Amino acid sequence: MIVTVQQHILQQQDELFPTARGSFSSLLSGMTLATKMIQAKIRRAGLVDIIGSAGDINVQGETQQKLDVYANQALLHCLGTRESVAMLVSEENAQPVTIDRSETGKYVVVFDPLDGSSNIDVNVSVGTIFSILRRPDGVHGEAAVMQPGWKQVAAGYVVYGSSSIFVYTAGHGVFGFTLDPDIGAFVLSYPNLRMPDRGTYYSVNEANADSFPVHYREYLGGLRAKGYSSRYIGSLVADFHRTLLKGGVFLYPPTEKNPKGKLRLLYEANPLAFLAEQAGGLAIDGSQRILDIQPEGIHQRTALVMGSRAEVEEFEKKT
Ligand code: P6P
Repeated sequence: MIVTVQQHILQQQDELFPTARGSFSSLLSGMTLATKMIQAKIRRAGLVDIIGSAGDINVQGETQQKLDVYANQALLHCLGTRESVAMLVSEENAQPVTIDRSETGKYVVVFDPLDGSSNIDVNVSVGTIFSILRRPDGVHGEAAVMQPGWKQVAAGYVVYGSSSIFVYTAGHGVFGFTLDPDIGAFVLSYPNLRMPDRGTYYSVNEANADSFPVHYREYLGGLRAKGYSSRYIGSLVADFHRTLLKGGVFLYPPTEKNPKGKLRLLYEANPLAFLAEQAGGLAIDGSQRILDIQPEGIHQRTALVMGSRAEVEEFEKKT
């Protein structure tokens, strides 16, 4: 029998969200609908006028791709119509998008609509990353998002690759669902994802190596000496997905260009750190646990060392 994301949430809901009768599963179904719409566009990129630049620069100072704009609009629409959503925060929007449900909206959804989008034109895997927080009673606007990652209710991503896989956690394990195009549903394919305790890959953009802090360079030299292979796709979701399944370590160290690291805390590092820990791995910013960081801005960046327990603990010994 197939198990879809919605069915899985409903099965878990009785245990996890006894008080959230349907609102959480309704929110997740908004997420799966949006990601199916995005996948349908990505699958036809090149056949329809959906690749290339949209001509605008986003809040990150990056050139928006047409698919970035489409993905963002799909998520804003599909999530914004869900009763339980109070506010949306997107990489593509400078400010939070507040839905006028100041009392009924229980959740805040934070997302990177299309991570790695610069890779779309060369047919490399890209992804959508999301994080779900409960809106504290009586708190509105940006303040409602300034919560450390350990407060996340759920987190996940969709990697649009050779197949499209929806991976999520609600704090009780990590589950993966593969999109079955014949029925248009994400179907349970990884009933209990665990990250191997140790891997054989490290993943970092070595073009920046000369500006890594010395202890990062020493650490990477040690992995090479042990025979580790290097894998770096340049699409965070794809690099994370491989690390989740195969183990090893992903790093985005501080660099001259990004002295605080390049990746964003709220909608990249936090959701993936939640997933990594739930799967038995670890995620730090180079010194502290990612999930303990108290955010100060919705687009703040962080350094990231994330992966199997053995490799991250080995890194921590270097600091
Ligand atoms: P660099 C993509 O733009 C992204 O945000 C992540 O998906 C990816 O891990 C990282 O940037 C790649 O950055 O500096 O190595 O090209």
